[in-house]
Parts: sequence; structure tokens; C-alpha cells
Amino acid sequence: MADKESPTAGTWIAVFLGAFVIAAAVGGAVGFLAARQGVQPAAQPETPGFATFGLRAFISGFVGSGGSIDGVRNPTLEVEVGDRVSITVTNGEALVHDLAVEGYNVQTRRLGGDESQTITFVADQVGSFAYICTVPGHRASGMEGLLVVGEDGISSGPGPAQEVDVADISKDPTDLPPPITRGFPTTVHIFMEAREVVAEIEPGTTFRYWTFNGTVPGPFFRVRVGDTVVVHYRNHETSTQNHSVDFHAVTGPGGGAVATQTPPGQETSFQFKALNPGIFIYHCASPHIPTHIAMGMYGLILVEPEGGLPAVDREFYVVQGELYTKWRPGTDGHQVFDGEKMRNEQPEYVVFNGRWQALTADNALRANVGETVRIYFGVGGPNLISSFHVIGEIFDRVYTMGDLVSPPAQSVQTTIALPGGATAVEFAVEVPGNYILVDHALSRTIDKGALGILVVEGQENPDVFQP
Ligand SMILES: [Cu+2]
Repeated sequence: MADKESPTAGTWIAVFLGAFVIAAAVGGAVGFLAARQGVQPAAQPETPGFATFGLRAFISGFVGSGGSIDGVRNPTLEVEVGDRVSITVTNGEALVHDLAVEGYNVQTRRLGGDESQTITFVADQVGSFAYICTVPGHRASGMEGLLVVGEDGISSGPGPAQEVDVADISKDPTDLPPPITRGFPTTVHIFMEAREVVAEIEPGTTFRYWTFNGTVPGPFFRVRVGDTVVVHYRNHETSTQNHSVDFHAVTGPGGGAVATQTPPGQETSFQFKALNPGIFIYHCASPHIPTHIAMGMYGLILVEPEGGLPAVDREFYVVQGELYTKWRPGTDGHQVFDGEKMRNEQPEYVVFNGRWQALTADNALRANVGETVRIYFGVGGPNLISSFHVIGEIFDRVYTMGDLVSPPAQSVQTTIALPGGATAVEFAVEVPGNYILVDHALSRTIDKGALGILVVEGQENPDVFQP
């Protein structure tokens, strides 16, 4: 499985450069796809369930090697949905080349003269996907062809909804550790596992998420300033990707991402001292980084200040993120990731805790009249700023930008949370009823799913509100 992955990034700079190159290469894909459809002879797999291709890499293009694509420049590779696809790439000249399949996030390492590598993956997404060389300039010089999955390729609707690996992708908003009561720093061990799982975005619509520990967001971690945190990182053996983690609470290279680039089935670890109190995002930082975040790989870590935060009756954990799918909300079937929409920052879904209207019904937030609540609110993103608001309430205190050192802002209607940022809001609930959590860029709430409910029960309070 490990050879499905993009090349191992030796340094943090290489990670970023790789991400940049892939991102830069995405432009123009759609026009190219339209132009190329049906132009080249197609290669048909010979064994049912398997599709094997050979390509030689030249600056002028990939040339088919063997079978019906032999000698064809940039041949269209046709496979059936569910096929196990193997592509063996051999460099045909002295220049360095690689091959990446957009939308599948598989990539060979950079190959020198006469070097070969085989990448293998399951064609689980219907559509047409460009295969390219990611070395700067090489795509433009002709190193670009098409992988077509399914009969109609990109014009198809979604395939049928898939069997789910987890019943509910959404993290329970009450699933967070209690406040820390010890008055001294210590060593804390935290455990993370990157898992790629199929789950429902909404009833009848499935998606392959990439997660920390099987939920979106991942676990809520809670430490105290001065603590030494030992991060134990595992990437599940069924993963198709390298994964990693960048904690914004870390002082050190890549926030831990350099130390945790972890192939499927392997483990890594690192430790850091929590020097700064605050509410911090963590996220996967493996190339292509925005894709890993958009698939669901983010969460929050709270570094409590000395003495902790003021006591409240209830705490909740909510993180906003975007899902870039090929089809709109309400489309039954198995949704696929759309990298072009991500590049354009136009998600079909914007969600709290991983899926369409996740924090409603059984997953709603609950409190009683007279109680105080605190919501830790982060934005995994990867791209959109949230205008967080609770309809019918005013935040008594806001820890703006996740700052737990300065005095909180007071009496705030709507607050900002940036991609890769977080905040905490506190308020007392005085009147029973349903209070709706929104991103007040309201198309996201009404049309794209970013909606939660805080259910407040108790005695009516006509002095404050009467219908
Ligand atoms: Cu990842």
C-alpha cells in the first residue's frame, strides 16, 4: 500500500513545495479534460477487477508501453469502478519525472533515468482524472493524460451510496475531557490514528472521509501550560495516504508535521512543551495539505492557562469545515471529492462536526435554564472564515482568536474564527427554547449544512422574554 503514496518529503520545505506544485498544476484540468475526451485510443483492462498499465515518461508526454496502449502518447486509461489499478512508470530519459493522478492523490516518487515505480490504487471514484508529471513545467510541455473510471466518466452522477465504516462521522459535541484540576505541569501522552472511513454526509449520501480517530473533528485534547506532551501517531494500515499532524500549540518545525509523516501501517511520535496557553487547531499536513484538511483531518487542542478557565456548567466542542464534493447537497449516492472546487474555494457543504446539520436531534447541544455554557469553536477549513453566531443569544464573553491570556471580549453578537484558528464563547442561558448555531454567512447554514441546535430546557422566564 505504501507505494500508492506521494513521494516521501524529506524536509518541511519539500512538503510545502510538493503541495505548491500539485496545487499549481490543477489549473486548466477541466479544459484539458474536455479537449481530450475520446481523442486517444483507450486501453482496456484484461483481467476483470484488475487494470494494469505501463507508461514511459518523456518531457514530450507519457508513452504507453505494452498492450493496446503500446506506443500511444498520453493514452487514455479506461478502468471500471472498483478496479485495482496498477500503473508502472518508467523514466525514459535523463530528466527527472514523476506521475500523479489528480483526484486520487496517488503519485510516484521523482524518478531518475531508467528508474521505475508502480503505483496501485482502487478506482473508487467515478469520473475523469488527469494523470500528470508534477515537476514544474512538465505538465505544460505535454505530460498529461486521462484516467477514466466508469463508462461515462465525468458526466456521470454519483455511484450508489457505499457501505459505511462508521455509523456517525460526527464528533459528539459533549465528548471532551473535563477541566484540569492539578496545579502543576506534567507529562501527557496523547494517541492519534489517521483513519480513512466511509460515512454519511447526510442520509443516503456517503463520502470517504480522512479522519483522526474515526470522527470529524478528531479528539479534543486538553493539557495545561508547561505540560510536556508526547504525541503517539499511527496511520492505519488500510490508509491510501501518508498522514501527519501539525499542532498549532507546538513550538517546533511544522508543529510536529516533519516528525509525523507516517506511511500506512506505521507509527511515529514526537514531544513538545506547551509553552503558550490557548485554543489551537491541529490538522494533517501531508501533501496535498488542503486536500487532507478538506477530507476531515482537523481538531482542537486546549492548553489551559495556570489556574484554568472560569468554571461553567457545560462545555461543548464544535469545529467547522468544508466538504468539496462533485455534487450538491441532497444528491443520493457516493459523493466524490472535487479538487477544482477546492481550488476555487467553493464547497458544496459547509458543516459543523463533519456532516450536514450534524449537531441536531440526538447530537444537539443541551443545557438548562440558569446554566452557563462554553463552546470551543474552531475552523478546520481549509479555506473559509466563520462568522459564528447563536441565534437568540449574546455571547457574554469571547476569547477572541483563542487568546486565553488577555481579558475576553464582552457582550458580542457574532465572532470570527479563522481557518486554522479557534475561539471560545461563554454565555448564560436564561430562557428555554431552541437556539441555532450558525455561520452567519447564512448560505452556508441554510444551503450547505452548517447548522446546530442548543436545546435549553427549564422554566419560562417572562421577565426576559415572552412570546
Ligand atoms: Cu492526512
